[in-house]
Amino acid sequence: MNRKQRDAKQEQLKAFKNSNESQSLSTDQGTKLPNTSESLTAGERGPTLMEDFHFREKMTHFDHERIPERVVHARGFGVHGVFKPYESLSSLTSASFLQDPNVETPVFVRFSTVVGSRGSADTVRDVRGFATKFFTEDGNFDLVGNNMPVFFIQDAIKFPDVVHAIKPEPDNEIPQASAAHDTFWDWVVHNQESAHMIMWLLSDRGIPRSFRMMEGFGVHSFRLVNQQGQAHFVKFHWKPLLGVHSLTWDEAQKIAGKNPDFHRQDLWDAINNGEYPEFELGIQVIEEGQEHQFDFDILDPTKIWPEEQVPVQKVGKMTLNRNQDNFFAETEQAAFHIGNIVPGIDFTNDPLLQGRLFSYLDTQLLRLGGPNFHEIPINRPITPVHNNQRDGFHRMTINQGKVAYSPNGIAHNNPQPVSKEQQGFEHYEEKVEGKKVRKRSASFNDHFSQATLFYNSLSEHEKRHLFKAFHFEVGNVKDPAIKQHVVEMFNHVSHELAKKIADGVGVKAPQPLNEEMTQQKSNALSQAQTVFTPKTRKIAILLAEGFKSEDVKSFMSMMEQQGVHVEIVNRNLGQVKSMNQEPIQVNQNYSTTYPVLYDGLFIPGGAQHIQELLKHHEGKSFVKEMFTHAKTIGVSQEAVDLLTQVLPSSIQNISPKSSSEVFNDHGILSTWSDDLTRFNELFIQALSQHR
Ligand code: HDD
Repeated sequence: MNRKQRDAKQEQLKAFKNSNESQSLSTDQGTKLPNTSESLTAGERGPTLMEDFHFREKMTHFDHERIPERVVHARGFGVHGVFKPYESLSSLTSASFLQDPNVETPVFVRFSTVVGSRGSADTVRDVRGFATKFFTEDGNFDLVGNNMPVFFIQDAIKFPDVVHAIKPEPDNEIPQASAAHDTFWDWVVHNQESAHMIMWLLSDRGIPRSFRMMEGFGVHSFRLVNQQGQAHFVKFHWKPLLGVHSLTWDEAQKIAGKNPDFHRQDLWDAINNGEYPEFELGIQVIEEGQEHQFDFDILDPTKIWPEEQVPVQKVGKMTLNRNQDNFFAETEQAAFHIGNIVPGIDFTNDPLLQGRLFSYLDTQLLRLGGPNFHEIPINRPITPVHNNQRDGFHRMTINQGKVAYSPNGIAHNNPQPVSKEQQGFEHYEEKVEGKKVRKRSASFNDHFSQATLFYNSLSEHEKRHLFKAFHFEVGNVKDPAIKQHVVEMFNHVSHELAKKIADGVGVKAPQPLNEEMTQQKSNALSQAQTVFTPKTRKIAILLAEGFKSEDVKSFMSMMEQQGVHVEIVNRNLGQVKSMNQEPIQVNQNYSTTYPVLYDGLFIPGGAQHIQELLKHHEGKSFVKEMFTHAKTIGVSQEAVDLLTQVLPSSIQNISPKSSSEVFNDHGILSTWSDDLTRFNELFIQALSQHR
């Protein structure tokens, strides 16, 4: 196989894999062992002996199993994949992985939440990390981004402050994985540059439906530099092919209890099912000479480049196609660093980016115990590594020869410095001058216009979710003065929003400000404008003894065709029989699953089965809960009766027995027809609308 076809990273990892299949038990020194369940004791009922080397080795290793969790982004989940450009980007960049549409570059992506500890729940309201390591032919390139395109602060020196404020409060370590507390909002009102990011965090973007259904952003302005040394400013985007979708807050909170691993499970299952998540790489490009032509500073990380002003060009696709073998070895030991850069890409003077360049290397030294973490298999580049860095804890490489300095004569000055033509990284020669100051540029001073732009761009239902999010987050603040300050701060974003917040959290409504606010909108900011598809959605089929098997078969076959997953839910596990005694395997009972874990519900006909479902509180509440979260609900024949009994009478448009039509009331589909063809089609349509 040539370089283009083989996955060099997977080949490299193979050398480190270890399987116990058909192997004998041994100590870490390779001595075979007959017993690992009894300690060596003096007599059967006597004390354990110091001599028990196996006991001591086993216990010592166990005692040292944990490493410090990441100070932020502690909870994450990694997957492997590949990236391919659509065409050569050589006019913009010399980066090797962006030159040839036939070359696949291996990647490792770690998705994460930011605030919670390693064991916190997946569906909390938070920013999601989206970190991609490209194993390119010119070394590793790490794009360490988030699912939101802006950040809380403009200067990295404030990062410890914002993180201390948002993490659990230090006296009692409450609350876990949540921004809904006094210290965070006290920080917000004293750092008004956070207004734009808060809008994103409290919007539906803060509670994604899946890692597969969220965007990624590099946030900062970077530079692309071509072979001729010409540079362009660039912002990086990841656009999911499944569209951008979210949970509702009530759902997210319930899922956090019912399945705290909801997002990692979803990703793991999708990849195991061969439904590989795909993300297109987008770039926004600004010419060097146009840097000052915008009403925001392009170096300010609290600003987007509105897509209407600077369109996103899709330049390639990443496919996540392989689950990791070992969470600790891969996800936990992965070390990302925005300073892992390759020729053809360079930094800018964004003060947040500049500070990050220090923090990532520094933090790995503590977390991974020394300077050799680049030798951990998941972090190794697929290109050779040669330099005079030596020794340190857990050094794997056996460097040969006497020489560990440069320049040298004894080893003919090897390893040899290379020229740019030999793919050496050379920093873009940006002209810089100025006085040494601790001062932010006045061009970073507008903290509210883009927050208003974001607000204006939301659909009505997205705005309602945003109001509720403020009611929850700020409602949990104890100090009334902080709440009042929040209202005053967001009055600069939108008077309507500030009034809503004030109403919900019980403080004084603000006076309208004499400020001109933008009326502009950007479609790209609303999730209502995203891609809609039923693919990979998950449906519960609720059954009891005596259901109509034809309905279930017809429904299931349609779902399978459309790439939708179904699970049979019954009171008990095992099998459940149809009215003509055909058995079907049950996947979940009412204790092992819960309605919020599904995107939709189907209940087939069958008089006996419906009577049975109506007898039990769990069946009825399953339907009600699905309804509360506006999920797609489909009922055929006698199940229509169940719906009219269980749901509020405000649901008008339900199929009468006299009609064989399919009725659709806001995604609630009902029919008395024997033939479900049309019903199934409409169910798929409703499901792809997400809610
Ligand atoms: Fe950071 C981790 C993303 C600002 C300091 N960051 C971390 C991770 C992501 C981001 C996705 C997890 C990487 C992984 O999966 O292992 N961080 C961002 C983005 C930022 C940002 C998109 C703003 C644009 N971060 C930021 C600043 C600082 C840090 C300003 C400090 C100056 N971030 C860190 C860190 C972490 C980290 C302390 C913790 C664990 C790690 O690096 O490896 O260095």
